[in-house]
Amino acid sequence: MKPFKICLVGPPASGKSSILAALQNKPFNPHISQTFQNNFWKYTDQNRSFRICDTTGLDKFQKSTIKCMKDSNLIIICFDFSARSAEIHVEKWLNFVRTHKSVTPIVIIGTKTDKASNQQSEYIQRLRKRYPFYLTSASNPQGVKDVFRNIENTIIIPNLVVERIQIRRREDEEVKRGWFCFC
Ligand SMILES: Nc1nc2c(ncn2[C@@H]2O[C@H](COP(=O)(O)OP(=O)(O)OP(=O)(O)O)[C@@H](O)[C@H]2O)c(=O)[nH]1
Ligand SMILES: [Mg+2]
Repeated sequence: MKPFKICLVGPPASGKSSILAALQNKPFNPHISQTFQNNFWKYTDQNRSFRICDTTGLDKFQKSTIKCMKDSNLIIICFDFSARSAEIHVEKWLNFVRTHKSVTPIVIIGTKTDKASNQQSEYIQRLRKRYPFYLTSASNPQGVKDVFRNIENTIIIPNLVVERIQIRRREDEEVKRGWFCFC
């Protein structure tokens, strides 16, 4: 079976690489290096494995981000939930994804909840109604894993099932049964 491919995108320093580090049980690193090229990771959970592409948030590397998105089955947009500029960043990245990969499911993850207040703006509340939405902190690896388990159960597995359903033309069915309708 082809691996299910996930692409992580979002502004620089939004916490994409830290999410992946948490998934790999690495301790939280406040000095994690900036990403300058697409990095690919294999993540296995419940006997299923996924290929996750960690992109750079820098505009000058957009071409390689687009390449990674085009090759993906699911796109996760990360943004810093503790920052005031969330709305501008999320809308920018939603437009970017819709422009280059319109039919792929999108999930949104707000990061750095350890730095944020619990209050959610009207914009965030509207966003939650439009997209699968999660909040994480890389300082809580179990929380990050729970988010991915939920994404896996609610989005990835149903998508894999749909991919496997064989769609047959109706006429084939009717010829098989030996009758035709001319109406
Ligand atoms: N407090 C806190 N800091 C975080 C969290 N996640 C990431 N950071 C910090 O935010 C900074 C950027 O994190 P990265 O994971 O490198 O962000 P990125 O989105 O991969 O950034 P680029 O590679 O530049 O696109 C680093 O200093 C991290 O330590 C978090 O959940 N909580
Ligand atoms: Mg990074």
